[in-house]
Parts: sequence; structure tokens; C-alpha cells
Amino acid sequence: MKTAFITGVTGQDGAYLAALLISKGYRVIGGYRRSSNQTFWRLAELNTLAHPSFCLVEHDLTDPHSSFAVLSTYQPDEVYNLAAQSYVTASFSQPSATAQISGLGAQTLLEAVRLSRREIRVYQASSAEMFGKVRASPQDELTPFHPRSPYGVAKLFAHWSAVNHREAYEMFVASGILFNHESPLRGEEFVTRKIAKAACRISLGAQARLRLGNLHAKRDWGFAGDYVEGMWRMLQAPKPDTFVLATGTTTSVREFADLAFLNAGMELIWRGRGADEVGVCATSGRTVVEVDPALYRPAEVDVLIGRPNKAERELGWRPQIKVAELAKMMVAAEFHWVGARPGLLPEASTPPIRSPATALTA
Ligand code: NAP
Ligand code: G4F
Repeated sequence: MKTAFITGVTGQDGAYLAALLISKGYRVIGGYRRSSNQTFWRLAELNTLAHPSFCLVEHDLTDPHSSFAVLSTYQPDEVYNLAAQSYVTASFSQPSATAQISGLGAQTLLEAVRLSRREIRVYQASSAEMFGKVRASPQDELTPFHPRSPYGVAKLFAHWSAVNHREAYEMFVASGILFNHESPLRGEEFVTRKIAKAACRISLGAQARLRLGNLHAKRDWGFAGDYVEGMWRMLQAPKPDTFVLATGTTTSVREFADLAFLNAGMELIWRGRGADEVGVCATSGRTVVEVDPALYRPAEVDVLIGRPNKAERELGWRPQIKVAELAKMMVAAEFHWVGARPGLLPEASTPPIRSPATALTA
């Protein structure tokens, strides 16, 4: 039985990865940081929390002693570093904390592995946000970086630390440059979940309007369950490397809103431009989406689109869920969670949460 240590197990990817590894026969040690309000709901949703192969352990990525203690106590074969301050907007208001957690924290963990058991295989969660003001489209492993946020800068430090540990110490450190991946378990501050939740609530009369920032930003959105499979494959490869995981298609925030509202039974018509643009319900004529310039970022990443050819060729990885199905899955989950009566559910709603295993065999 292999043992895996996942940092940031309470986050979206941590929950899906823990479920995947348990289904593959691993013992999973899930690192969570102490807080006054614990966030174990994702692990509970995927039936991981009480699983006999799963164990929670207190761990803070910024504390080297904390990493040494986990590594020596549990002797993992694989470490997945998913912990981060991962919200780009917050990185502008908390740049130092973001750098310490998402940047220096990753290097601290790599050093803990190097100084304790350097044969451990390590996955570093790198980000498409490192491409920022993109130099080429689509982006792949050879595209130059130009981060546009303190988060992107911190992730770039962590990425190069991963590459450096691989080259300097011959450690097995894989870096996954992942494009946006979402699910019903996504944090509510991220735009897809914010939209899915609002579409459900507005259609049920529980919310009047949805306020969004830049409607025209485009992202390459995939399903988190598919992406954690790619992380695992990177650590099973014959040699450590850097891989892009993406779908190869890009969708604007406005188009994602169209998809989500349609799944909640509402067609949107867009009127106006810039900060005056609004989304109107085609049936009622009511404005349900509006722009709030306060949600614009100091620097924006306009368009991301990835080219995952290397992952497909060398890892046999291919995303299964396209953006339209993702929006449908996320909106259906919102209806499920508010306990909406069947009559209020949108037509042909999907099961609320798809585990990685079902997603891959669908
Ligand atoms: P997430 O939901 O925000 O989860 C982040 C996790 O990190 C949470 O469990 C959080 O704990 C934990 N954490 C934060 N600070 C910590 C610290 N000092 N010590 C230990 N744990 C800490 O993020 P995600 O979407 O699952 O993403 C997983 C990783 O992939 C992140 O590194 C993210 O930057 C990266 N990534 C994500 C995407 C994406 O589209 N999802 C794309 C590319 C890269 P709390 O629950 O206590 O906050
Ligand atoms: O959902 P977002 O906050 O995700 P973002 O900034 O692309 O970052 C996510 O993906 C990265 C990988 O590419 C990860 F590394 C990172 O950890 C995170 O998971 O915003 C997506 C886009 C942005 O352009 C933003 O300006 O949506 C735009 N947007 C428009 N209105 C909004 C909103 N974003 C948020 N969060 N909230 C809004 O109201």
C-alpha cells in the first residue's frame, strides 16, 4: 500500500485527489491548517472523511517543522503540494501572505523532502496564471511566463523551485501547469461557482441580481476530477517533468453565465457595453446580471487557452468533461444543495457531484 501526503486537502483539488488515491488503494494523509472554522465539507461530500484509508493531520505549509513532522511520522511515497493562497483577487490585498504560502511555502516543503527522504516523489501545483499577459496562444510547456498578479508571481517562484530541485538534487519533482478547473466543490469566490450558485438562487427567487467584474475575460475551464487524475499520472511517469493540463478550448465569463443560466431555465440577453453591460432574462425582461467595476482586478489575465498535447502523448491524459457539461453539473449541484423540489429543477439535471472515477468512465 502506497502512502500519499496531500497538503491543502480541504480545498477543491485536495478532496478530489484524496478520493482518487483512496480508490487506487493508497493510504492518504491529508494536511489541513488549524482554523477556528474547519472546512471539511468537501471531504464529507466525497465520503472521504471517515474512510479507513484516510487520515487528517494538522499541517501548515509555511512552517518547516510541520512538514518535517509529517514526513517523518508517515513516511509518504508521494507528496502532492496543493496548499496555497489560491485566490488571485486576494493576492492583490495580501501579497506578502500569498508569497509566503504559495511561493516560499512550496520551497520550504521541497527542502523538507530533500533533507528527510529525497526519494519521495513530489507534485507541485503550478498554474496557468504564470502565463499572465500571454506571449503565445495556445500556451504550452515552452511558452514564456509573464505573471500579472502577486499570486502568479508566487506560483512562478514555486514552479522554478520545483524545477531547480529536480535539476540540482535529482529529485523526482513534477510540476503541473494547470489551467482553470472547477466543480461543484469549487470555492464560492471563484467566478464559475459564484455564477452557478447565483443562477440557481435567482431562478428560485432567492436572489435578485448577480454582480460580476470583467465579463470578457476568457478561461480554459475543465473539471477538477479530470485534473487530479493528471496529477497522479505525473508521479507515475518514468521521469519527473513539467506538464500542461488544459482542455484546449476557451470560454468568456459572459458565455459561462449564458450556460449556467440556461441550465437554471433562464435565457440571458446581453445589452449595453463595458461597465453598463447587463444580462436580461429573455422571459421576464428583468436585469439579472450587472457589472460591478469594483470587481475589476488591478491587472487582468485576458485570455488563457492551453495545449495539453504533451500530457496526452506522454501520460495518456485527456480531459473528459467539456465546459457545457461542467456548467450543467455545477448548476444541478446548487439545486440539489438547496433542496429544490423536483418541479423546480432544470430539465435533465445531472447527478450533483461526479467522483473522479465516474467522470473518467463516463
Ligand atoms: P483551494 O480550494 O483554494 O485550496 C487550497 C488549500 O490550501 C486549502 O485546503 C487551504 O486551506 C490550503 N492552505 C492555504 N494556506 C495554507 C497553509 N499556509 N498551510 C496549509 N494549507 C494551506 O485551491 P484548489 O482549487 O484546490 O487548488 C489546489 C492547488 O492548485 C492550489 O495550489 C492552486 O493554487 C493550484 N491551482 C488551482 C487551479 C484551479 O483552477 N483550481 C489551477 C491551477 C493551479 P483552508 O481550507 O484552510 O483555506
Ligand atoms: O474564477 P477566477 O477568480 O479564477 P482565476 O483568477 O482565473 O484563477 C483561478 O485559476 C488559476 C489558473 O488559471 C488558478 F491558478 C487560481 O488558483 C484560480 O483557481 O476568475 C476568472 C476570471 C478572471 O478573469 C476574473 O477577472 O473571471 C473574472 N471575473 C469576472 N467577474 C471574476 C468575477 N472572477 C471572480 N472571482 N469573481 C467575479 O465576480
